[in-house]
Amino acid sequence: LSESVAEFLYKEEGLNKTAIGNFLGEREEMHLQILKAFVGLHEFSDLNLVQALRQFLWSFRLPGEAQKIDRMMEAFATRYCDCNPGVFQSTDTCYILSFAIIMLNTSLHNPNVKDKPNLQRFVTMNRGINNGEDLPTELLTKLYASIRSEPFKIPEDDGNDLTLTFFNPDREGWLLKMGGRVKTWKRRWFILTDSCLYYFEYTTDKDPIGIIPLENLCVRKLEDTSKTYCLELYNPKGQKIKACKTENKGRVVQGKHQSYKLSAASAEERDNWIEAIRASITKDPFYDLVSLRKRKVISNTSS
Ligand code: 4IP
Repeated sequence: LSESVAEFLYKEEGLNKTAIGNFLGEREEMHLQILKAFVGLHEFSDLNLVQALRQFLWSFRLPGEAQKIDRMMEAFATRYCDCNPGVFQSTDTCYILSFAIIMLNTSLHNPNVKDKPNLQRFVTMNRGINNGEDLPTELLTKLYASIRSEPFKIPEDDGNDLTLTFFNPDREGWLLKMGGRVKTWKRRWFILTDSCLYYFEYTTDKDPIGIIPLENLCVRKLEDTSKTYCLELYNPKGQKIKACKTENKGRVVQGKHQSYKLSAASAEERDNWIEAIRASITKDPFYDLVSLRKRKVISNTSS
């Protein structure tokens, strides 16, 4: 039965690929069997990992839920290793490298990501993942070049493309910021990175005036009478926001904001900031999945 359901999902034209992804990602035994059969219909022999991923990611839409993604990528890695014995020392290696490739795809092709990793960085990122050993540079070079020349093609849908978002919501630009005690608008250069919002007086400043950790905060659109295209960072528990700032005399003090009101230059910029901040607040669902296995395969050296 699993085989015929899998075959139907794989071959039938015109099915909704989001629905396929959600269905295949379910936890029940029956779904796991179907997932296995579905992945088994893919022929990965003699394909490199990027070619195999291209085929796989085209056959359904990766669901948004971390546990589902985990199960599907696990099934993918197992199948890839079965088709290509000897390429990786373990399924975990294949799994980790697959995520590294999806992340590379995001960094290289999402225009919001300014910092594009070069080949060297990609190689360094994947040190030791082959059970403590490095993968051949030649292989990593080939995979890198393939992604750089052509992004993953993902089935069209109304939702957003997981291979282009979630990983790196970094963003920078000018925003107006309302003062905490004195309610004046100041033009500040904002940088969003590592789930923190930094603001500076000039783009070239080395030290920020203020740092706002985004953990536990929310962001929303704000209709403000004094400025257009506003957004607001607030604490859903209503408490004062934990942040720090540098005073004129260089002393670092706690921020005094109940909420941060910001104003962008256009509706589009406001929406992009909101989206990027939201992505940054939402914990990267892949981070835990991958880091666990990474620790495991890297520590395999000593065993
Ligand atoms: C200041 O108003 C500025 O808006 C500060 O912004 C702001 O600090 C102050 O809030 C506010 O009183 P004036 O310059 O008109 O006095 P910036 O530091 O960007 O110059 P924040 O905390 O927003 O950085 P308080 O609450 O910190 O005083």
